[in-house]
Formats: sequence, C-alpha cells, structure tokens
Amino acid sequence: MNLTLTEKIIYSHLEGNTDTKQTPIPPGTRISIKIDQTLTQDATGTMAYLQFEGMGKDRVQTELSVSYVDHNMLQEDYKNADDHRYLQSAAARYGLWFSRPGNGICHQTHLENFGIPGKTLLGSDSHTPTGGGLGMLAIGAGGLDVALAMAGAPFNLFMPKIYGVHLTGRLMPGISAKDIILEVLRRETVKGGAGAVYEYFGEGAASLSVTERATITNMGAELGATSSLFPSDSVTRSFLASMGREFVWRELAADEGCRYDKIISIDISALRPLAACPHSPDNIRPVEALAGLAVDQVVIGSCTNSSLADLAAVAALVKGQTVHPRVSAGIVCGSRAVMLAAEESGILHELTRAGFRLLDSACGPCIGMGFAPPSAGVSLRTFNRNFKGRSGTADAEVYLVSPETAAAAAIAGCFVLNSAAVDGKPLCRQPLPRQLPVTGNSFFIPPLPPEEAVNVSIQRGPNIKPCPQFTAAPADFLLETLIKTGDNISTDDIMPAGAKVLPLRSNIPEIAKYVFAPVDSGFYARASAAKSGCIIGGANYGQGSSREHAALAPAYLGVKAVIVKSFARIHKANLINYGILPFTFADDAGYDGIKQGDPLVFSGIRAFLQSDAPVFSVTNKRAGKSYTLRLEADGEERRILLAGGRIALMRDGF
Ligand code: MIC
Ligand code: SF4
Repeated sequence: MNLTLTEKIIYSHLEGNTDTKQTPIPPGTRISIKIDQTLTQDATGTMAYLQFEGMGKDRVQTELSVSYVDHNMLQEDYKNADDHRYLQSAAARYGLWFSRPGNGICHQTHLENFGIPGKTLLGSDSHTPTGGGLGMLAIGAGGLDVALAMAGAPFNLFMPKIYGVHLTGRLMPGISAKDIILEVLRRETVKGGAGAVYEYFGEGAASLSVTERATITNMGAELGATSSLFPSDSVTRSFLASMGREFVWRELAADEGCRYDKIISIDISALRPLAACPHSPDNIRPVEALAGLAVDQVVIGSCTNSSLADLAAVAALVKGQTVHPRVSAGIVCGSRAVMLAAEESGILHELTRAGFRLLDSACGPCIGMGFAPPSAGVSLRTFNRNFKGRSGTADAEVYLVSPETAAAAAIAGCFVLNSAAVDGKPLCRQPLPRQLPVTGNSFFIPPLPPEEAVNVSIQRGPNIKPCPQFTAAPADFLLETLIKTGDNISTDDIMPAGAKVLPLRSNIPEIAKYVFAPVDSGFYARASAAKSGCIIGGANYGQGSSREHAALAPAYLGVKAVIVKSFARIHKANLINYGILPFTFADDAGYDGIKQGDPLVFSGIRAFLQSDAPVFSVTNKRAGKSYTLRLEADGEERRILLAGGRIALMRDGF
C-alpha cells in the first residue's frame, strides 16, 4: 500500500485502543498513538505539572520531555518567578529537560535541539506542529493531555484527513515562506484544516530550508489543522548537522502514488507579498493593495519567524538605513543560539544600528507581554495571530506579514513592497554562519538520574493553587444562557493572555475573573450570580491556542455545557477533559432561537451520557421550544463527562 508520510508515522505509533485494525484507517476513526516526546511552556506548564504530580508516576515515561520557559518572562512580581522555580524543580524531580528563561521560544528551540524526523511530539501549545518542519508528527493539546502523555498514556485523536500541498516552482526574491502559508490561509481559511493534516511535497517544498518549512507548519495551527509536515530529506540532514545532531536524521517521505483526501497546488514562483489584515489570520490581501498605509509599529519575531535567516533578511533590507521616526521597531531572536549567531555575524549590529529594539528571546508582544501598539495603532508583525486585542491594545490594527515586508515598512513608515520584490534581485546578505552555536547542556538543564531526582523537593509559591475539583454530572440540568457569541470566537476571547492575566495561570479562582473579559465585561458577574450556566457559540468556537484555562476557568464558574455550530479541535478536547458538555446544533433553529439569559432544560442528561445516542433534545423554557443537539463523543469521552471530567474519572474510577 502506498502511504502518505502522516500515515507512516501514525501507523508506526498506533496503540491498543484504536477502533480498527483495518488499514488504511478511514478519517474520523478514533485512534490512539504513542507519544515519543512532549514539550510544555510556562503558561500552560504549571497546570500540566500540577496534574502530572497527581498521577502517581515517579518519572516521565516518554523518550524525552522538555519544560520551556518562554511565555511569561516579565517578572513583574514574585508570581512569575515562583512559577519558573516551580517548573525547574518539577523538571528536576520528574526527569525532564529544563530550558531556562532566555533560551528561546519553545518551538524554535525544540526544532534546533530536540526534534527528530519520524517521531511524535505532543506539546501544550497550539504551535507545536512547528516540529513538522523536520518531518515529525507534532501536535498541540491541552496541558492535561500532555501530562497524561508524560505519564505514559497514548494520545487519542481522530484519524485525520490528509491534504497534500504540492508546491511547484521556487520563491522569487523578496517573497518568503510566510507568503506561502498566507496563501494557504487565503485559500483554506481558519476553519479549512479542521480534522486534517497538511502534508507538503514537490520541488518547491524541497527548495525550502528547515526554518522556512517550520514557518509554514507553525501557521498550520491557524488553519485549525491537527498538524502539518514536510518530508525529511537532505535539507533536513544539513539542518540537523548544523546543530551537531546529524545522527538523528533519517530519510522520510510519502510513497509515490499515495492517496490524499485533497490536493492543493501552489506555484510558489508566482506568489507576491501578502498580509493577513485585522483581525483574522485568513483575512489576506496583497501588500501592493495596502501600499501607503501608515505604520506605527513593526515587530520581527514569534515562533513563526525568528530564525537566523529571518533576521538576516531584515538586516539585508535595512542595511545603512534608519527606522522611520513614526515607527517603533522591535526584534526577537527565536533562540539563544540564533541570538549568538546573529551577534557573531553582525546581523544584530546592523539591526541595532538601524534603530530596532532588541526584545527578550521569548513570546513577548505576540501575547501582549509588553511592546503593545499605541491606541488605534497599525502594527506589522511577523507573527501568526492577529485576533482583536491580543497585542494588548484593544483597538490596535495588527497585520501579519513576512520579515521582508516588515523590514521595508520599518524604514518607509508605511506599507510598501520590499526592494527585492520590486527589482527581483536576491537580497545581498552577509554570509550566514554555517552552523548555529550548538547550545547543548550549558543552556539546558538535563534530567537528573532517578536516584538523585527522587530527593528533589518541589518548590511552590503562594500563587500556585491546586487545580479545582469537579463532581459527577447530575440527572438533569437547568442552565442559564450566560452568553451568546458569533463565529470564530478564539480562546483569546474566552480567556485572554497579556501582562495582567498571564501571571494568574496557576491560580484558577483568580484567572476565572477574566473569562470573556475582552468581549463581555459583565460575564464574570453574571456567571457568579447564576452559579451554573451554558454558553452558545457559532462556528469554529475556541479557535487558536491550546490553553486549557479557556475550559477550566469556565468550568470553575459553573459552565456545564457549550452549544455551538462547530468546535476547534483542541478546545473541544479541553472542554471534555474538564467535564463541560460540548454540543453542536443539529440545525440553525437552535442557534437562532436561543438568546442570552434564556433558561435551558437538559432533562435526563445522565441517562443520555450513559447511552450512545448521538442526539439530545434541549428545551428553551422562555420560548417553549425544543432543539436537537449533537454530541460527538465516544464511550470513553462520555464516561469522562459523566464523571465530571478526566481527573474526576481517574479519582472516582467510574
Ligand atoms: C498562543 O500563541 O496563543 C499561546 C499563548 O502560545 C497559546 C498557549 C497558551 O495560551 O499558553 C497556544 O498557542 O496554545
Ligand atoms: Fe509564543 Fe506567540 Fe508562538 Fe504562542 S504564537 S508560542 S505566544 S510566540
């Protein structure tokens, strides 16, 4: 049988409780796969390790697990520093690698130091598929799922559809990998990848470097995809060799004649610079159409575009020039290795001289941790998300662009085509260092041997509170409709990040005060008064991040059901993990017929969960009407929901 690359990796990692023995496994079949590696970051990591601590394992069971600190590094007060200390001590106690603050953004750093073609990686961050740039099957998930994988449990998912992306041609000067993924987003939209993996192939794919590939697989998260990946070839081998890790390389590709569920063809030599306009990564327009629009801020960085090659392209474009007086420009090196190489090669000097501010090697402005744009400011970022308010400024207009487009705007003070795209001459870069400085153990704290690890005591600060406990679902519910939203509500809308809220990630009672704050400041008061309730939403509800706090905090406030037109994958899994019923409307009548404040009667909910019935009827007491809802949940998920969540199931052993 001719297999896709995704099928090859999945089939070699299948575990016992997969629903079928038949291959090819049809898309939508429940499967379980072995997880070889995990990664966590600090903002989701504290909760994940608190959960892991409760699982009774002495040590992580994976081949490799890494705990990164990269999201919250402002250290405004003790909370943040206490979280870092907790994470470091938990890593030492349970046999993980610890990546210190300043080592870099987890995805770029993992790619450089730990990624291995053909392995599976589960990360408590939605951009974990960055690892697909190296030919890994890398998937984002909630912290609890990652904690379970660290405890040795397989990861459950639905067999994805596999979309082939055939890249032909070669990138022209001034056009970059970011423009490729923006083109994919233009065609596919933020909902297009639901339940799918995107597999890239063709001469265009072969011509891209590993970090260019990683830009593309990283932003596959914005398609709502389960993952994205490239073959592992000679380019992959050279990248690994440049990191001193050629020994982990192996060749991997789809078989000739394998079957994709659909094929998208893109001639990359015909692409022009693109921008994702406010406030969605799929709101794509050509840069030419935006020319002349004044720009207040430019930031190069994030896990999408902070490689050495990205910084080199910017340095080549701004060489000998100065950032426009209107523009505040910042730069983030994706990792400490990138920073050192940029320093040694003079790239950093060029950027600093031109007027860029060097920001911490971390997520920073990407989630509103500093460097927020001015009121109604236009900010050009090489990042992956531009949801309204995510930058920290509610009325900012954020555009997602390539490093080349950002560099040109920094100098011109407005949207403009970069000079290489105009004259078609390749950028004259300083010679790039052949090898990134190999970071090795001097930057990472390696796992302790088991006999030493058992003696480590875990250090907790006063802001680190235990995860709330939930109890079994009752026989019936009467739930107030606490909020009704439109389509594409992101987890940034449900549970914002940013400098004020991120330090509360280890303290659910406190962070719960901010649920829905960006879209409805009255939500917390209403939910607290009602004590229990439900949420009505549109399509692609919960898109964006993997943060389980967007399920855990509503569960803490008494939310028992979320009824929407469709869900984003990770958020739905997080809702189930915390015992919230994830229903979808069978038709538009339900969504149209329910208003905020309506009391909804769910009678016989326990009996329904004990059955395998796919549909349930809910009654709106105000309107006197009933609507049909669907629950797509298998037996295991129904048991979790009955118990009041996955931890309750493990605790009470239903
Ligand atoms: C994001 O980009 O939204 C984040 C912050 O990295 C999140 C994780 C989090 O909320 O901690 C993600 O992408 O999963
Ligand atoms: Fe960090 Fe932004 Fe990447 Fe999320 S998307 S991991 S916040 S850099």
